[in-house]
Amino acid sequence: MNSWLAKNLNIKTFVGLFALIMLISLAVSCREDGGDTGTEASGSAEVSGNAQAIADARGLTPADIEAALKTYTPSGTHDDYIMFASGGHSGQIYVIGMPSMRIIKTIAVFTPEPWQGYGYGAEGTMEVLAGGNIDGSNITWGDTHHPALSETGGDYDGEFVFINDKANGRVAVIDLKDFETKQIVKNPLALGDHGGTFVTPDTEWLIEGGQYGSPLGWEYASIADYQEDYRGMVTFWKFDRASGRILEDQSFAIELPPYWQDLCDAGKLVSDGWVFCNSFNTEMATGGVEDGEPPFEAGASQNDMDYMHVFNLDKAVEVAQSGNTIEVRGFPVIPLDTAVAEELLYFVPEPKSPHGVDVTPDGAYMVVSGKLDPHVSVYSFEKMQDAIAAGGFEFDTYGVPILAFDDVVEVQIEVGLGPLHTQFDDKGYAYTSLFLEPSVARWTLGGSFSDLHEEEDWTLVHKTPVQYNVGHIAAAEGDTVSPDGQYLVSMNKWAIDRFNNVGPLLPQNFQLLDIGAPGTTMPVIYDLPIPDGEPHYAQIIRADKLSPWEVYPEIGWNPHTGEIDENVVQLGEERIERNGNQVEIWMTAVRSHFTPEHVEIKQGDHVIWHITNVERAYDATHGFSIPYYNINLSIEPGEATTFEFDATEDGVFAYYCTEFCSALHLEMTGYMMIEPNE
Ligand code: K7E
Ligand code: CUA
Repeated sequence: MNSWLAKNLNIKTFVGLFALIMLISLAVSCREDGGDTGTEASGSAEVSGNAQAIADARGLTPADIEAALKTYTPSGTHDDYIMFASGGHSGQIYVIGMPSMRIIKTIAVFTPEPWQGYGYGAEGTMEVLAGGNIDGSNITWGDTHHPALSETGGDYDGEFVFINDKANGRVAVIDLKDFETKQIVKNPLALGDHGGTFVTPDTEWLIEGGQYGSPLGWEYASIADYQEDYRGMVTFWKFDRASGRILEDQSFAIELPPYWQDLCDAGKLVSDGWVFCNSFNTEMATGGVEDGEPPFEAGASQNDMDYMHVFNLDKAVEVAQSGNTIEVRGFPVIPLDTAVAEELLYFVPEPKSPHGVDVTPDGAYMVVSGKLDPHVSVYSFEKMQDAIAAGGFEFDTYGVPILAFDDVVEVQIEVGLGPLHTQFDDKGYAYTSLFLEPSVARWTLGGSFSDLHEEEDWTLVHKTPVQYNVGHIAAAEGDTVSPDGQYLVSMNKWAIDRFNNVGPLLPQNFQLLDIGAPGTTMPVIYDLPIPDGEPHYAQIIRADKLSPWEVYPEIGWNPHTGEIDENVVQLGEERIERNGNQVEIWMTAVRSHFTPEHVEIKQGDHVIWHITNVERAYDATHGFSIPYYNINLSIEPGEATTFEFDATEDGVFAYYCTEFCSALHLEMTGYMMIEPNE
């Protein structure tokens, strides 16, 4: 080997070399099996020359080879981690395997999605989507930002994932038994949100923070009266794990000053029972650039300090349950003055229009980055508690007590330009995205993390440049009490030059960083284009924590009630019944036919149609579509579903299965014949 392979594969890359040898021996055995080689292979030296030739031909560097070996996941091999990434203004969630960075699934959440039969007639999905309609307005998209996996004891438990819709102020619940959306709730206070969703360590509460101040319940008020009539909010949705649903009637909100509340994080371990939300626009700028007023971006950036909102959630729950609330659109709200009087809300000054707040795995520190400040500011929960106990506060315009910055800050660390979001690993490091540089900064934590790393506490140790506009970063198990480290994804907006040009609208780019080995340079090892809405945040769970069903537990399962459907159709029970002008159809689907295959009805009939997929095999999903009537279902093995429509148009409509389910899939069809009315 007189090549760079020989020269460059030193001891540091022996792992990579080992894996390469494994690949090579695999190639040899393939060849011995009679693979199409073109050249005779008589030993590993020649085969390694072959790998060399491929590397040379493709212009791959040793670093490229290493990256490939770290991420290449042979066919049939599963990933170690699963990332749940927001789908931005596609309104959905992406499910991505790591380290392969293969996109495995999209979960339809706020936007109708045909492959999953989500929002095209199937009753359960129509009801879920309708749960997010606003006062009769049909909302058919969302702007998803922050997915949150359910937690038990502060660790992801793999049971549920939640996500918010920034555009319309909604929260969705997805059950990870079948990766389907079960519930969408509309926030009654605000048309939009941003600081959602975040969970408390046992998923008793889902946190949805607000964003742009507006009158609660979005009633009209002149913007000239912003300070009097506009408000901010944070909402705590009660989650019931047994039913897998948010209990709206046990949820509540807290009225806040009309600052723009941003992201939140729940306390954990020592800070369990507390919640932290950053904010900006404490200037209460109201824009109006067309009238000579300062534009929002200038008006909202004047103050040196905005306010982190610190909530005593345990106390807030007590107050809400005692009924010391007002109602807005029928929803209980703890008024701002009550929140102050009950000592459940404090402000902590935070520099320069911060974005996000992240609690360290031990719950002892809150990390905030000012978008216009090159530091991360680390606050001590213990110091906050001491300051609260000591009293002697100053108060903001709305009477909220302010803890003195110097009393509660632990340290400020200069990390670089445009710091945004912070994640954690298992080696005492924190990682902060730097939007303006753009790069990911690695710095050391102090306190209980001191012994995990060799460097000085609270010190910047490395920066890895990433490709363009990094927003959030996500580390494996990164928001838990016990992060894994290993991998970190840099979620970059607008992949200007990484991929082939596909026109003026740019895809996004997820870059995978190897943060597994301490003290190394945490190189970028993969680029994954995201061909859809702008993902904001993601959470990454160990794959072995997920245990979704392969098929529904019993024939006739209704995924939206979690029970056998009352209209389950077993084989042999198929029928069509007429009652006046109402026609009800009970149909089964099995490879490779629907029963019945003829449905004869009359124009003007109201049709109620039940289908049960009676299969028990893993790979036996059937679709069902009817042209003209916009009906499109996906019926997984065991699933029972129902749809209804009015037969307004007469004619002959061939319905068919949309999944290529067998060799005779094309024959899985039938005719609906609608006789004209006179
Ligand atoms: Cu895009 Cu968390 Cu909505 Cu930051 S947010 S980047
Ligand atoms: Cu069932 Cu194709």
